[in-house]
Amino acid sequence: MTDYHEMWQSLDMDLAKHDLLCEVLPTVFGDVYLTQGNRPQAMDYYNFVVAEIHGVRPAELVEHQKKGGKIFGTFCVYVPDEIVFAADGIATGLCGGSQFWVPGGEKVLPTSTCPLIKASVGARLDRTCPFFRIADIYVGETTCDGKKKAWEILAEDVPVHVMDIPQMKRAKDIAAWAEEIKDFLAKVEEVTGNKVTPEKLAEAIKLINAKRQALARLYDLRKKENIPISGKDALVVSQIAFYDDPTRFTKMTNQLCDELDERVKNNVSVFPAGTKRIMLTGTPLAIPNWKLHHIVETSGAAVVVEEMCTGTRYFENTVDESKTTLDEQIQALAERYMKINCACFTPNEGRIDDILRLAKEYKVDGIIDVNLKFCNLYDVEGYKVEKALQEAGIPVLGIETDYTDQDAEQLRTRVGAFIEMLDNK
Ligand code: BJ8
Repeated sequence: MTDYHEMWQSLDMDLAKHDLLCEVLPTVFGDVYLTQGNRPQAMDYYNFVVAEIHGVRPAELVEHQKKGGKIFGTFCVYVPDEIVFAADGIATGLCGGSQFWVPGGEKVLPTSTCPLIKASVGARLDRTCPFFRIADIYVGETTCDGKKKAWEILAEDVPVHVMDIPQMKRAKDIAAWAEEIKDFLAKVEEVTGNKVTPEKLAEAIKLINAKRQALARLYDLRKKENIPISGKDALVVSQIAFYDDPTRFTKMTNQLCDELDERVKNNVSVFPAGTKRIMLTGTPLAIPNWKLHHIVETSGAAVVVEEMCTGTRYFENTVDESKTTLDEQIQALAERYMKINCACFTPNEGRIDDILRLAKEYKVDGIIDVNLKFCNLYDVEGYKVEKALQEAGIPVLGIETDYTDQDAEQLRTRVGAFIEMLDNK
């Protein structure tokens, strides 16, 4: 493995602390991932990306900056990456998914804040993640109260641009979102010094659509009766999509799908026949949060789909590629992004429709509604989600968790009992 200490030092990282993270991550990944049997060969690429998570991609981003390019750090799937790439910038996801960063966030945030926000703030303030150091500017959004206030704290340390996300989806809200995208475009032009032309934006729309289509292809393969890839492997692919180079990611994911196509032809499954199929719905699972997938898949069931931002919400619906003027393209972007159904919207019936539709498409036997502790949005919405599932006769287990391992055994017991109930149905 290459030594990246020089780069990390130049990013003013806390090297001693960061070394602690570098020590534990390979062990966790080894325990959760490398112990799986019959993994697709093409997962080698994603193994490599995780092994070099704070090295290879950060080095590429630094290279981009050396050539005068800019890096935009994002925290939400509503932020249109297309605008950034159209200005020859690079967008990279920044959501923190490790307990390692939480205490750093708790220095400035109430303990009763969701771990995703605490970890994201902690990663920046503790100087223990190169991505958080490299980004020239962070792009926040007004999705939940915790995030809104966190941007103000982060803005003391790094430039932050906040996009105002509507709370409803009426025509006037979609028009307001298009305006917000225009303001974002102006900001991106100012930061990069580059003009976004219709031609450049058309190219970027195609680039990101291709990434979405590769992920959609991967997820389609998970619908098969013989499941050719584990939920854990599919999850890490979804997580890597947020920060890998989009062209390379699309190519590698399509290669993985080629291999999975062969598996499907040959009736190869990574799970024994009759394994119960589980959907996870709820708050996102930012890398390296693999806890729940690991529990489910070592308790005798398979995760076949995630109705999450690290899942279907990230790639479903493409942007209309036929538009040729900036105004039309921005409208197309606004319409596509407003099709995402996050619990920050009211009403949010679209999410319930999505869950019911996905349950059919992926032939799920049961659903786990997972909420990150202190996320009020998804917690409150859980009432309607679980009611709709009960009415549809789909077994559901609601759980709340965080990034610690303290509840792992308790979760294992509850998930195990849920799977046993499905097995006996
Ligand atoms: S579109 S889910 S990425 S906002 S889990 S920080 S909502 S308190 S992450 Fe999210 Fe965008 Fe919605 Fe997806 Fe707040 Fe809830 Fe924490 Fe959340």
